Amino acid sequence: MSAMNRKHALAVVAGLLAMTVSTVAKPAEYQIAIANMKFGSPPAELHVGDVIVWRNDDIFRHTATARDASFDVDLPPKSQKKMTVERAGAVKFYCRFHPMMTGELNVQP
Ligand SMILES: [Cu+2]
Repeated sequence: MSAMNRKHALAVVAGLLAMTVSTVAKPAEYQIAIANMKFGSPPAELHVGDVIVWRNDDIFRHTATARDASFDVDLPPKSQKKMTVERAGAVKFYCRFHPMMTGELNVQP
């Protein structure tokens, strides 16, 4: 391999590595919509640092409240709020105004 080709090959490898790193490190954003008094399904794959956009499509006020008190998101009618996932583990959540509304997040480290 000539010096010129080797330099080019190294640049390509460095470029691929940079792409891989940025793909892994970038937090994902997911939406959980509330409609007809029900939480939509949470994302199957969720990691610490990801963002959840809670969106309330109902005409009622709801909350997304963690049983372990790690989050409590107030959602007036037709509103949405962003929340960064801060802890790994399974956490059940519910709506304070309608306790039969429930769901569970499963967060990987
Ligand atoms: Cu509610």
